[in-house]
Amino acid sequence: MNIGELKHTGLKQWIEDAVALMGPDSVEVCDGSQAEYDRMIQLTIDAGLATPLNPQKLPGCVLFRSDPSDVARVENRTYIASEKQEDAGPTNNWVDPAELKKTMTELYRGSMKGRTMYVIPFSMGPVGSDIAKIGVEITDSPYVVANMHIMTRVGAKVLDVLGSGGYYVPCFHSVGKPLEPGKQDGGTWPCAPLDKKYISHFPETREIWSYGSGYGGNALLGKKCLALRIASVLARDEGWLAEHMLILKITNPQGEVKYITGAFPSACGKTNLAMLVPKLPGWKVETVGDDIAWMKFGADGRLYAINPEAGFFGVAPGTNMESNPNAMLTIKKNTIYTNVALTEDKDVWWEMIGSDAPGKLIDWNGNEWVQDKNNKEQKPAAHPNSRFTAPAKQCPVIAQEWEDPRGVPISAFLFGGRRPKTIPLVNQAKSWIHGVFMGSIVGSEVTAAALDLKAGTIRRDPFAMLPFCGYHMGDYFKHWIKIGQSHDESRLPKIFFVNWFRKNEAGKFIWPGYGDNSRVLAWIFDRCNGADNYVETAIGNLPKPDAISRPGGVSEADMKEICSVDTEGWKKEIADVRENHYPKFGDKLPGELAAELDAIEKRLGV
Ligand code: GTP
Ligand code: SPV
Ligand code: MN
Repeated sequence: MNIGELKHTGLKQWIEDAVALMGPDSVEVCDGSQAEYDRMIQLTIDAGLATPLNPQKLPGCVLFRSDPSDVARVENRTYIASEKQEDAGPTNNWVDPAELKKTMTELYRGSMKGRTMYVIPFSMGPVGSDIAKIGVEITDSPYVVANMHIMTRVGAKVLDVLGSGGYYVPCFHSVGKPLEPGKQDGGTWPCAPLDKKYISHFPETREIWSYGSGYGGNALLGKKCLALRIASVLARDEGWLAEHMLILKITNPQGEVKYITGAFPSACGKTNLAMLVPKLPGWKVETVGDDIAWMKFGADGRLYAINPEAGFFGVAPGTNMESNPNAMLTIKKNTIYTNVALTEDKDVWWEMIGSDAPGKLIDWNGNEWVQDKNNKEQKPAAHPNSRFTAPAKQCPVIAQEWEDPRGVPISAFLFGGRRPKTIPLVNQAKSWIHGVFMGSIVGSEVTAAALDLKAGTIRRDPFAMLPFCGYHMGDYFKHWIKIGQSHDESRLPKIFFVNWFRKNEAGKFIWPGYGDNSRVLAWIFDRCNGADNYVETAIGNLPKPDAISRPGGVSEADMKEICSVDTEGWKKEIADVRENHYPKFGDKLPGELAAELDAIEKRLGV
C-alpha cells in the first residue's frame, strides 16, 4: 500500500513530514501479510544480514548477527523527556523535550537515504478490543518489520480500526545508517555508534523517537517503549496498571483455575515461569503472556490482565528441553534468532542448550568457534542476551483465552529477582501495602539484558520497572498504593515475593528452579484459597515446614535455610533500603512506604 491510499489525514500528514525529514528512497505501508513477512526476510538475506537456517530442522527460521554495540537495551541512552525534569524522576535520564527533539531532528535529517521507509500500523492487544492501543512505527529496518509482525498485530485491520481520525501513538525509528547511492548493507548490521543512539519518550505528547539501534526493546517500539513506558503514564492517569509481568494460568489437580502474574527484572525468569512444566503431578500451567501485562478492573472489582503482545522475544541461553521444553517447541519454526551461534548444518546452538557444540560453530560475532571445555575463560558462542522472536500461538501450552479482550482475573502477583543470599524462596505480604513495599524494594543481580550495566552486581529494580517506568518512580509507588486504597482489598490479587536464585557457599544454586517452581506455585495457589499452610514472621508469611514439597537433590537443611528468616541478612537489606534506596525518591516517597520500613525494622528488632 502507498500513502496516497491512507484514509487517516493526520497519519498521512505525519508520514509525509517524516518522509521530508528522513529522505527515504521509497515508502511502503505495511499490510501484515505473510507475503510481506517473507519479502522482508528475503531482503535481509539479500543484504547479507540474515542466514536461512536448515529447513529440515528449523523451517521458516533465520539467524541474524548484530553489531557488538547493538546487542541489548541501552539504559544510559534511554530518555524520558517530560516537560519538567521532576516528572521523569531520579531513576530516568531526562533531557528537555524541545532540546532533545532538536538534536534528534538533526540526526533524522536524511537518515533513511538509500533505504525504504516502512510504515507499520500495529495494535498492542487484540485488534479492536477496548483495552488495545494502536501505534504506528516508521522504520527503515526490514528486520524490525519482520519482528513487529511476530511481536504485535500488524496491518490493514489496524488501519480499519483507526478509520479516518482514530488515535495512535506515533513512533519514529531509524537505524541511523543512510546508504550511499547503489550501496547495500553488505553483511554489516546497520546502526549508529553508541553515543548517537537515542531511545526517547515524550510522555505528555505520547510520542516515541528511537534512533541508532536496531535491536530488541530499542527498536521494536510496541514493546518496552509503548506497552510499558508510555502505557505506564496512561495507566497512572486512567487508574489501571501496565507492568513488566508474565501472566500464567494454573490448574490444580481438582481442576480449579487461577491466573497469576509475576514481575521479575529482565532475564530473571518470566518466560520460563510462564511456560513451566510442573514437576508436581496433576498440576497444569499454561501461558497467557511472558513479559508484559496490562490490567484493568472489572465490574466485579477484580483485576483483569491482557497480554498486549503477540509473540515472545525470549532469552536463548539456558533454554533447553529440560529447563523449558515449551519454549524449545515454540521456536522450532517461523522464528527469528538473533546473536545465537550457528552450526555447520545450519542449526542453532547456545550455552546450556542441553548438548555440547556439534563441531565447529560460527559464534555471534561471525567468527569460527570450537568448544573448549577446559577453558573456563572461553567467550560464549552465543551472546548472553541472544534471543528468539517467535509467535505466541506456536507455544504448545498457550492458554485458549490468551487473546480474550476481557483479560483474565488475577489472583496473585509475584515479585522476584536474582538474590544469592537472604531473600527466601517465597514470602507472602501481610497486606496490599506490605506487598507494595516488597515491590518497591525488588533487587536483583544485573543480567546481560542491558548493555551498559555490569552483570553480577545487585541493583534495586522496583517492581522490575526501573528501566520501564515512564514517570517519577515515587509517583508510581503512590499509584500502586492508591489502587489498593480505592478497591476492596479482599478482591485484589495477593502479593508474594519469590527467589529461585539462592546460592550455597560453593556458589551453586540451592533450588533447582524451572519445573520445580511449580511446588512454590502450588503453595501460592493454596494461600489464595486461605489454606493454613503458613507461619507469620517479621518479614511476611513463610511456608510452614513441609508445606512445600521438597525436590530431589535439595537437603532438608537447605530447604529449611531457604524457607526461613535470615534476620542478620534482613537487617542489612533493610538498612540498605533506608540508607541508599528510599532516599533517592525524596519527598515523593509515599509516607505509607516509610511506615512499612519502620514497621519491618521494629519486627526485626533493629
Ligand atoms: P526478559 O525477556 O529479559 O524480560 O527475561 P525473562 O524474565 O523472561 O527471563 P527468562 O525466563 O528468559 O530467563 C532468563 C535466564 O534465567 C535464562 O537463562 C533462564 O534459563 C534462567 N532461568 C529462568 N528461570 C530460572 C530458574 O528457575 N532457576 C534458574 N537457576 N535459572 C532460571
Ligand atoms: C527485557 O530486557 O526486559 C526484554 C528484552 O524483555 S527487550 O525487548 O530488549 O527489552
Ligand atoms: Mn522483559
